[in-house]
Amino acid sequence: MKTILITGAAGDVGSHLRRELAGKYNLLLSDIKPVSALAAGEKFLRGDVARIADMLRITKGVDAIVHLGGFSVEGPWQVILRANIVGCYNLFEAARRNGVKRVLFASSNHATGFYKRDEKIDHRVYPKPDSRYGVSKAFGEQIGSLYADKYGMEVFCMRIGNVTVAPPDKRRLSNWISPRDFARLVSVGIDNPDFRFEIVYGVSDNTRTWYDNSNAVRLGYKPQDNAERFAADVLAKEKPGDPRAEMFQGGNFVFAEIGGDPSRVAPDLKKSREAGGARKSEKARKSGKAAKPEKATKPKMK
Ligand code: 15L
Repeated sequence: MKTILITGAAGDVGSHLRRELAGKYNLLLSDIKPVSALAAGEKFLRGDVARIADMLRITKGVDAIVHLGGFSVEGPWQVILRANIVGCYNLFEAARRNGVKRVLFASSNHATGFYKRDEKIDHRVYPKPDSRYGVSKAFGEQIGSLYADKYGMEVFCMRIGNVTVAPPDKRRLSNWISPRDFARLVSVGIDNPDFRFEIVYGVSDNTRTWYDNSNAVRLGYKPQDNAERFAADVLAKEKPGDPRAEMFQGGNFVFAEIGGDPSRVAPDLKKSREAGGARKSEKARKSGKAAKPEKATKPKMK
């Protein structure tokens, strides 16, 4: 049985993955925080992604790594830099030094969040990050590409949407992935015998998808779930959103901290300045008070 290291194993996505992959692989779990009760076949090693010594210690002797570790939403630059830029470099470098060939990188839909919702994108589009967080995910993909081409590693970048039991809002009807489909995708990344560097979308077979995920299907991904079965409930509860968020795949991430002028985000929104949340930002812009930068706490992002 293969031994798989999961970094960031204490988080929500890691917890779903542990449950779904139980019995299929030996799981070596790592996080800066302790994980909840260990099951049979699981082992825990504490590690901070920002410390190369920790990464060298935890990546020894594993068959593949699922790198979920890091900061999982938009945050201050110092936080993103440490956890997602330095952390990601450390992970790939430690894997290389320890001879671990295969890394599955948890990229995000926010690496391409500035694509519009009326566009369908595939794995060949260039990144259009919607945040510092999105930039860090594009960086992770590029480090992966470098390590694949230069050192012969096998790198599987998953631009993950939203891993939850049920999609919480309208945006997630397009980018949702059920925990079991996520485990299916991860298994493709672990077990497909023949690839060097791949980008796939971490989404279920959603009717409202923004993604052409044929690359994942080509590699063996067979999603079984579709967010559409939750659509009626989700839409009944949905409140009208900010028009800037409604326009882009990344939702609220696109306008965090832009300083209050929606036309800087989307020129075609000039006309809809009066609409929704844009009104408040416009007032702030006229008064010369730009929106305050976000705090270090995790912002509520749709
Ligand atoms: C992500 O990349 C985040 O890690 C997750 O918390 C969600 O915000 C998700 O994107 C999303 O876009 O729904």
